[in-house]
Amino acid sequence: MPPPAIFGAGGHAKVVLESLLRAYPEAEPVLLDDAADAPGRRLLGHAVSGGRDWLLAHRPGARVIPAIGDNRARAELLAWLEENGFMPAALVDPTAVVSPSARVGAGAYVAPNATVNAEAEIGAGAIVNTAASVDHDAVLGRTVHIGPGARLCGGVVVGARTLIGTGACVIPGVRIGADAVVGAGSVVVRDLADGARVAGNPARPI
Ligand code: JB2
Repeated sequence: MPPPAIFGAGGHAKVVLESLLRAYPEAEPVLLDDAADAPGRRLLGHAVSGGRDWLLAHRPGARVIPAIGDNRARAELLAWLEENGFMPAALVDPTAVVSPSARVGAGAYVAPNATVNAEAEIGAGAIVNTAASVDHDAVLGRTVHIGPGARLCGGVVVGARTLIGTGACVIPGVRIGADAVVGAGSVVVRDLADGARVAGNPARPI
């Protein structure tokens, strides 16, 4: 089976591309992006083919990794892929540790040195970024982003499209709503509502 295509050709896609090449060393990657100047651009030396029109014309039904960092843009792309008959594909970097009892949703990405422990659930299109950890029984919604080095303790729940900033910590069992933003380095010790924006230790509204 050929490796999945990567949709996105920015900084995040570079990291995803290197994971793909670690997982599929012989791959000739298919890279996509919607930017007008995308066709002909190169990412780490690999050519970008085109955007959605190219994908529809040349790879109908393909497996595709949504590789845009922004949660809303990635959510919109994921929905488009689903609606147009593509198969969002998950990618786990070979250096990541993912429990066999964890579930990694379609189109999710687990980055180098990240850890996903027992019975955790990673939602469709979510990112567990570099060296982040998601502990046992945690549940991440659709297109969540857990930033580099962030720590989610056991049983934490994170709603759709929420961003947990780099280096943040969330203590066990905390529930965070959808569309929230947790600032870098924050320590979250209480539940957060949908749309909350917090920072600091302990994390407070900003
Ligand atoms: O709304 C969009 C959109 N916005 C940007 N829809 C679609 N279909 N594509 C979009 N893009 C594309 O994503 C741009 O054409 C560009 O190729 C790419 C964004 O690249 P950039 O390097 O600006 O960001 P990124 O998403 O790859 O990386 C961000 O998120 C990562 C998680 C950066 O903040 C990184 O530093 C971070 N590690």
